[in-house]
Amino acid sequence: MKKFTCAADIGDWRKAVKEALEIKANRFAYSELGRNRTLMMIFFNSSLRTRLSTQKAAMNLGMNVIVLDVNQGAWKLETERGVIMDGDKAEHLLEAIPVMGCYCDLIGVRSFAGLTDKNADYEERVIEQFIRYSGRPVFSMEAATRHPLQSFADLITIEEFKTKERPKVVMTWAPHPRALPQAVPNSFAEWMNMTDYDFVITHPHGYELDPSFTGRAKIEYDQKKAFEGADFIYAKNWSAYTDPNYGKILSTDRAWEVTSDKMALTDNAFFMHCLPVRRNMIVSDDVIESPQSIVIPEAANREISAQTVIKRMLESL
Ligand code: AN0
Ligand code: CP
Repeated sequence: MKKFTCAADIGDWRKAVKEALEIKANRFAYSELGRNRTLMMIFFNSSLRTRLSTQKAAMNLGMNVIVLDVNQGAWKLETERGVIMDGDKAEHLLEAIPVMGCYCDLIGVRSFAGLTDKNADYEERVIEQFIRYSGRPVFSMEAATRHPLQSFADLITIEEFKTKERPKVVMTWAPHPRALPQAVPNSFAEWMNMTDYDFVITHPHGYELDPSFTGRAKIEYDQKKAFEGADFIYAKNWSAYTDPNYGKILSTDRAWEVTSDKMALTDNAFFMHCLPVRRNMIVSDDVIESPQSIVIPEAANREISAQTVIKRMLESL
């Protein structure tokens, strides 16, 4: 595997989940594979899970790991070509990327959408430059439009917890005080669309996602109707995608919060969220603390999705 930025990069999803579950059962089986290899993790944005789980995954494979928080201690980076660099940015990404590539074998990048320029975000300018100029295999640790390590972990989690061959999976928008990217919901939809699950998305009017991600999903504007008979509720906030509201908050209506009375409409569904989650905005305390909440096993599977991807990349070096 030379890059991992989207669902297609994983290939056959059933094979990938099988490999992931084998790794989970014996996570030190390949501890020689990464000996004398270095992973460089580059963060343009904050992280708790991705940082810890990806580093742990690399260590399970015997790798050395370097972590760089670009905005803390490194030179401020210019990302656009043609800019006269007379401002506060001391270095250009076009030098920084190949330099970073000199010191490692694999690169993981986290770079969120700016949410002001839709084209720049949807062209994935930052991670695409890493792929082009680093000379190393690159994987996404959440880029502008996708979060594939999260979606892979979500898929592994659903496969572990499902009690029906074709579960009903419902992704619901929920309120949040800050504008968030569409990366997590886009990516979750892209991965769910690879499966044969019954997949439903529910959100207020105006929060339609890019149809190239939502694909075959059923869009249901009535949240309660969407929840009926669900086996998994996947909550997430996102900002508007459609013009002229790209990147904007259109609603903070707490009527969309996931609460126990709505969970009662489901078929005893499991509750999922990628975390970090704002309690009593996105989900009530009692739902996230209930036995049906699987947010912690979901987060634990981030180590497994990362290890599967890094293992495949090491095997292709
Ligand atoms: C980020 C997002 O919504 O993309 C990261 C989620 C994994 N969330 C926040 O910034 C709160
Ligand atoms: N779910 C997730 O990616 O969390 P972090 O932002 O903490 O890495």
